Amino acid sequence: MKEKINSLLEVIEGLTANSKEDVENLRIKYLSKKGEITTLFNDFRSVPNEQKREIGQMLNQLREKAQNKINDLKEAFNQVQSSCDNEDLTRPGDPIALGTRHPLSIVKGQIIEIFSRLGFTVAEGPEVEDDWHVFEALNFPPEHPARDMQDTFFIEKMPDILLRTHTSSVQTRVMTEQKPPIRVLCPGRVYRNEAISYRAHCFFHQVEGLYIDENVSFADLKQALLYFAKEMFGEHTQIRLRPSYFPFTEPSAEMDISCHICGGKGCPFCKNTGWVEILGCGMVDPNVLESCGIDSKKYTGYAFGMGVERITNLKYRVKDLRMFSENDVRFLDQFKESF
Ligand code: 2NM
Repeated sequence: MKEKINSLLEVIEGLTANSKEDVENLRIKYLSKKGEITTLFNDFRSVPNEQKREIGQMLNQLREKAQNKINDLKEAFNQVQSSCDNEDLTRPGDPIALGTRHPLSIVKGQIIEIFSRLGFTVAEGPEVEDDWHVFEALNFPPEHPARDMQDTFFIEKMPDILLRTHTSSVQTRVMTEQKPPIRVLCPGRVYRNEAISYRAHCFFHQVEGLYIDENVSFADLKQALLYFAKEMFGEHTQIRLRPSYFPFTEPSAEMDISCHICGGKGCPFCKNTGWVEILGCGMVDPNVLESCGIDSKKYTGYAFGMGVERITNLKYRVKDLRMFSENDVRFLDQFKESF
């Protein structure tokens, strides 16, 4: 008897129905005069007296559970019924609001796509790094201002651990782990200890590129960057390289593109110069190659780095950098058509 009750309990708990008729059939099967549960109640008479109390309680519980279950099933169909009564089932569905890709993701994707046509692949690495990968291996002298607390976020009580200030640290890892030829792009978030304003944030995004092989020249760098500029900003785009300084490259340069707003004639956007700066680049310093275990007599390389926010601003003219990290859907929704 006990086993029968327990197995019925399990069956009752798992009951489902596809229609109101199903529910009624279940009620007849279990709870009607000849139903299985009612039959058990009839058999109760033959239960020995000393078990009557326990088995009686179990039976009552079983009947209550079954009644509740059947009421629940019935109720579910009543609700479906009533909500269908006054609805037009032929009306078009509500459109599902699609999300948008973040403008920085769109532009980062475009940069990667353009360089992938030149054979670059993507590498990623940790945002929390050690001094060696971010500075030491990249020829930053010990007294370089970037190593100052003012510019770099250090992890508390761990002077050697910090938030990367450029994604070159990933390239340090690639150079120490792989043999040339190396042709890699490193996109990612970087951190700098700056006062936040419409034009600066304490984090931003970079894509850096690195190409190392035998006989890689500055001319190769210039050609790759010209191709990138034309693909990104249009066929008419011109580039100009100005000498500059970075610890990890020698020679180093900053690249401008002809102002795509005035076409180079001069406007407020380019401050009447006709040019706007978009990236930094140079030939990888032999010291960097040697630090990473690459023979600088056999191999040369070029590298470049750009801010994704900067490129995005040039393309979409976002006035306040903070918009990129506020997640205001009124801002983000405007990029719906962009991919
Ligand atoms: C820049 C400008 C110039 C750069 C250098 C390296 C490495 F790892 F090869 F040394 N990666 N990226 C580099 C060079 C980055 O960003 C403005």
